[in-house]
Amino acid sequence: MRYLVPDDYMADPAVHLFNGKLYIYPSHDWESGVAEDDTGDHFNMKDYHVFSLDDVENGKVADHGVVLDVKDIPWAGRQLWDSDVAHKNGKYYLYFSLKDKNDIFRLGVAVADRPEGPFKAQPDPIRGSFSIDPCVFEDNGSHYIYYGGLWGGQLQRYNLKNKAYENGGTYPANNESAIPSRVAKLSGDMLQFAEEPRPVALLDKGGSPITASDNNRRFFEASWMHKYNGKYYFSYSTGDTHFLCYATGDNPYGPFTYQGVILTPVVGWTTHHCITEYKGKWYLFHHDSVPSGGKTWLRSLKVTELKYNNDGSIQTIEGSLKI
Ligand code: FUB
Repeated sequence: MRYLVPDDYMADPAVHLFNGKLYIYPSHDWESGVAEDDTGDHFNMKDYHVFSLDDVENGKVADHGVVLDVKDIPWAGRQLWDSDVAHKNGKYYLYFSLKDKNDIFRLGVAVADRPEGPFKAQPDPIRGSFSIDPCVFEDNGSHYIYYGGLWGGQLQRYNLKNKAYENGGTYPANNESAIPSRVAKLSGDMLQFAEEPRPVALLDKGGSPITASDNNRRFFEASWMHKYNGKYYFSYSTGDTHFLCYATGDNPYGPFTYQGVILTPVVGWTTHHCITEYKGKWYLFHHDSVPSGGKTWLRSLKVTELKYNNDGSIQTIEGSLKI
């Protein structure tokens, strides 16, 4: 395990291999002075940096500086949250979470010619987008975007047909299916949804939906998708119970069957990660708030090796909050 950017606060990593190097796309935490609340106003980020490295365990991490600033996004309100980057036909597409001028979270896209940016934002958010935490996954030439987050991430404001509730949102009853993350194929130009986003169904091993009161297993935020030995691994944070969990399926749309915990709780309220293979090893990139002394809005990037058992299950990693 090591901290990757000891001199600054970075969170919510997405890591990809581009041109033989690993590129890290994190959120950039800072001390903005906004008070902590249940809707996450204290996560008041205003720009993104990109980092690269070619040796995960010991190598130097290069900082490519600010690659997108909120002041250069035409539709911006506030709060640049989690992002991800995908590559297609020589262009790099940064997908990001940001509140618009009406304080509604939308997903935006910014484009660059190189993985280290700089990125130029599109004039408008993705049509029909809402909520937070985009993750883009390429499979057989198609790109899929997963997204969503509860509470301050506003996912509870939308019904399963992706329309905003008129009363401002609702949570299911305890025994009903939990609110799902969403997935949609991206358009050929990578700038829009190519289809109506679909719910990402999470089932228990008996085939029943994970219910809303099952806080140890239900989806909260931080979607990530990776493939291992032909299986699709959907991983996510359980939010108020602070686990990173995973579920597996046979295709990018799911359904996905809950398998277990990847990371037990860390210091700091949020937990958020990505899983990437590099030079024959698998790694969990994530964050915690140990270096800031537990300030949940000042998080630091970490990496640790992730191991599979012979049956494809992931070995649970112990987080920094040891109870
Ligand atoms: O960084 C702001 C938010 O905190 C992210 O979008 C969530 O996933 C959580 O990590």
